[in-house]
Amino acid sequence: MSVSDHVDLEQFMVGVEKRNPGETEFIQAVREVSEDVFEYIADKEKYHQHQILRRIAEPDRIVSFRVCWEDDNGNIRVQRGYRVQNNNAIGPYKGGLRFHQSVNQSILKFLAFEQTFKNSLTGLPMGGGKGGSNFNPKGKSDNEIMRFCQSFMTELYRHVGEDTDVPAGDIGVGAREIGYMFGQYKRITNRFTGVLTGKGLEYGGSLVRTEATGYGAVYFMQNMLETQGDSIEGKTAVISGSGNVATHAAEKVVQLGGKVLTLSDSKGYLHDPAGMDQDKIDWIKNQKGVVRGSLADYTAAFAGSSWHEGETPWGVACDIALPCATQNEMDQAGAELLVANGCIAVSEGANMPVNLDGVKVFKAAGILYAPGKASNAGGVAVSGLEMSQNSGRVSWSEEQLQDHLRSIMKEIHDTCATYGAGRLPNGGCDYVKGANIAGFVKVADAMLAFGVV
Ligand code: NDP
Ligand code: 2IT
Repeated sequence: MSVSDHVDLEQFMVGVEKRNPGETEFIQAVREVSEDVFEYIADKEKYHQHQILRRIAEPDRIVSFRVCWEDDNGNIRVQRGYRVQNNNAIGPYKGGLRFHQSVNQSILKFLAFEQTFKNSLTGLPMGGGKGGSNFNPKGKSDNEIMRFCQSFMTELYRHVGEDTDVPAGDIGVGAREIGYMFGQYKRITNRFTGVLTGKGLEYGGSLVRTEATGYGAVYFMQNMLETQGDSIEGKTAVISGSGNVATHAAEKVVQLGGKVLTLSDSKGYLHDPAGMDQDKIDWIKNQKGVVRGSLADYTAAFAGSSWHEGETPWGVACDIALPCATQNEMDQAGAELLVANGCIAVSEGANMPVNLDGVKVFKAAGILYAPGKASNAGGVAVSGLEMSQNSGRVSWSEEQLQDHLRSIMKEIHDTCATYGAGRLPNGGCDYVKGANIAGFVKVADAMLAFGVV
């Protein structure tokens, strides 16, 4: 069979759509990667012959299970839990758990697919997985969260393990939930192992893991700006979200001399023209993470700020933007607003926050644009370092870990730049293409080595 006889991108996507009916997020993620990978493998017969992309786009397995728990009023509640083990060609499955009412198979398949490329980019030996539940943690008591987490782990424990699959946090899953799940895993198995990352420091967690995703996304931004002889110093930043990734991204922007104008949540966005300093960011961390109250209350605490109910922050003029909330939170109109208002760089803290039309806007404008699978890889990278520390039964210093994070982000940046240099219409670096190709090659070559499995 000659290379020209192979299916083309559109034929491939027809097959993906047929096999995954209605799974819009998954299809979107596969399309975004396939556009670049098809171009790259056009003259590389071995990848076609072995159907590598087709195989990466078919999860190794999906586990779906019932999660029953009892709420504080004695009602029996039933949720659906999942673990999508996408690909373990280069290491154990690795990726977060998401607890959010929107969770479904399509969302977790897209996240596990993206994670496979992201983890490959970190240079660490980790495959790709993702899991979670349609459980909505909002408004639940601590005891309800505990009972849910225990019930969830009572099934999940059969499918995970320190050398098999190592989950971590994601939306709705932070230190509290990881603690409850780790406790239940240990209780059921009677083994103390690094089965989860993002653990508390007292029981095998790693310094810098909490901050790593947000900090890493800002380091990636800084690396992109440096290619233009520029820096974050003095730049205005629009950031979305107000959870783990967004608040730590905001913190690092402030540390590097930038000015954070916005943060947001699912209800609207906050605009603070004076800029959010560390005290204000700490207030938000406490309000969202501890009090679990309304972000809008910020305006009463800090004069001069405003709350914009039901809106996204993309219309606020800025130099740089970091979408750090959720998938498809920015569409074509949002991307156009940013570009029209003079935004020169976007680094994604969230997974797939910009939809395909929005990505086209950034590429056409030729601005610096980093896809999440590259720019938010700092979190899973430090998770990988947590696994190493657990295996060696050691704890590394904060300084060591900060250095590791910075250098891993620089490596990822440079790897993407190698494959993406000069590939935008204006001659700029196409970081999306760079990330997709570099992430693919390592996984693909490992799969070739294994033969047909
Ligand atoms: P958190 O649960 O800590 O925070 C999520 C934030 O996003 C909250 O502000 C939440 O608002 C907002 N949000 C959630 N869903 C929506 C929605 N549908 N519309 C608007 N806003 C929404 O999660 P993380 O900060 O951990 O995760 C944020 C993103 O970063 C996700 O895309 C995640 O996959 C990605 N990511 C996370 C990593 C990590 O280490 N935690 C690593 C790499 C990527 P509200 O409070 O109102 O729900
Ligand atoms: O999307 C992600 O990379 C995460 N939620 C973190 C995964 C991890 O295993 O640390």
